[in-house]
Amino acid sequence: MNRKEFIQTGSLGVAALFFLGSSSLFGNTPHPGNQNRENKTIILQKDTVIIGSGYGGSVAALRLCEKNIPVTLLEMGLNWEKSGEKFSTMINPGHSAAWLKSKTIAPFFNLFSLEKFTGALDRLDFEHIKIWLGRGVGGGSLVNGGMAVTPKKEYFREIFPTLDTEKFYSTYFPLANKELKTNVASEEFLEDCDFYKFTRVGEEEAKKAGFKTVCVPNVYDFKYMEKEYKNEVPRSALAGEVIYGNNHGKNSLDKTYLKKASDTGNLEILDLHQVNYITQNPDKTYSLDVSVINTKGEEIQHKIINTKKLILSAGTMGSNELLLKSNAKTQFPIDENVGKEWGNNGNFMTGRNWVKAFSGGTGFQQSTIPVGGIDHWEDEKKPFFVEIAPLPMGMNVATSLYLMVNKLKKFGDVKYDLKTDKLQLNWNESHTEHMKDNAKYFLRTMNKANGGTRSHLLFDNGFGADVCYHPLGGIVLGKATDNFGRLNGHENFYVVDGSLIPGTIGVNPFITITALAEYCMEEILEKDFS
Ligand code: FAE
Repeated sequence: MNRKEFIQTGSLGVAALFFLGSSSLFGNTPHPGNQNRENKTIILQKDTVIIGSGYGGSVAALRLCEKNIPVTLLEMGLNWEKSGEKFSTMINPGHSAAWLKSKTIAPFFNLFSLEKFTGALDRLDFEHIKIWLGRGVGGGSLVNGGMAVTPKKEYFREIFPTLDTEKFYSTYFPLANKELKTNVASEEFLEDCDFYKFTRVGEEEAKKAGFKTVCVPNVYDFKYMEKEYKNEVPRSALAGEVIYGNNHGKNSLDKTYLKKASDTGNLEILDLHQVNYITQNPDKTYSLDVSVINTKGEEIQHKIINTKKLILSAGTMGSNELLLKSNAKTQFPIDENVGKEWGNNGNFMTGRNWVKAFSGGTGFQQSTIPVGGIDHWEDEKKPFFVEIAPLPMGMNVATSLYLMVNKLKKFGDVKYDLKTDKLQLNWNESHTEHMKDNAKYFLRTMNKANGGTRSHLLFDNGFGADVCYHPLGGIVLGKATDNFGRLNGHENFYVVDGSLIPGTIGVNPFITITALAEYCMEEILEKDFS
């Protein structure tokens, strides 16, 4: 492939503190997770609160803090840096491997038992789809593959017809890439490095099958990786670290936006603070019911946090849940569009075996950081983008793993069931049928040109229709909110995260989420915080 052919940026106050009995504010309403709450409730007053420390929450925090606005950031996951805990590798999973589960929750080969701990990776299981999420200060940036992909301009325009596309490509996407420290690996390194044989093989086979390959930027520091390769620094990507967190190398949000926000002195981060639901008070302020938990997930303190301004950035699933649940529990007013236009960003996993099996396969060692993609987006009949994904099993598996991103044919929607206290997702095989057709076509074409077979042992006979890393939508910009994330029907309530994107963006989404957050916060700061 021509390595110059990158997917381009542009082209393609604490005021008062009281101690009360827990029943004093909400009568005898039992807490969802703790019917016998004996501990005291703390009531806190804050001016501005953000819920969730992923991409949306981190951008909001920095832009508020640098304007000297004190911010309290509530995050249900752990502050890993502060905790002294280490992230674990994929083949030796430890504390970080799963959010309060007794077994690993990777997309396959979950053979490992775990001690329950507030780990960095979570999985929500619905009937037809499993959704993976990051938990901890930094949200999804702690566990994701770091692929920093700017969407195709025309697709962005199609998805967001009311936004100024040109301004996004001249201002907000470049800003997002700069702040997130997006970079690309050097051609020489990729040609030379044993750990990228899986990418070289993946590209060579794709090209032979007539597909166009592209080099994908990442927020992992490739200069650091080059030093890892030379054994000059501790290894991370080259030591099997990624979905359970990276101890080095990756510019996750705690090292970029959140670090800058903290350096202003205006940011208070409260980790292990899980918001249960939100109430709107008669004076239009908000009260948050919050459980402070320990690393076993047990509530150790109950807080009511009152605030004038609230930014909801709990990620697509978290934000949908909080709005729908609060509406069901406290009659919190929400727009009828909340929960609609949800999608999996066309995620579909598949794999091929016996890839170059007789000439060295995909390599014994693999970097966990993907750098290659297959761009088939312009095809009229079968448009898709494919991430050539690593499979770092510590042995030569001669298997290529692919995460496909497809278009959506129809949206799903999210509801909340008060009786079971659970989210419900209207999403089934009819939503992913055309993605499976695309996967079949892709595998057929690759196998015809190169040999190899579908990886029947992976997923469901080689097809992972239920694997979702990119949940999007439900609180869509311009539908459930105004054109800047202000929740309809509210004056001081903002939604800033992946839920603003209507179900699909055609590539891995965090660059778009960051750019949208920058755009929303610019307006919100100017008009609502002046
Ligand atoms: P997100 O990053 O999910 O942050 C939300 C935060 O809110 C989390 O820290 C939650 O713990 C917290 N939270 C939720 N509910 C509550 C509550 N009730 N109280 C307090 N805190 C709460 O949201 N995307 C890419 O672009 N490139 C990739 O290479 C890539 N790889 C991925 C690999 C994996 C394994 C996974 C799981 C995702 C991947 N993604 C990737 C997706 C990306 O990480 C995701 O779209 C963003 O993290 C979403 O950003 P948000 O700001 O919406």
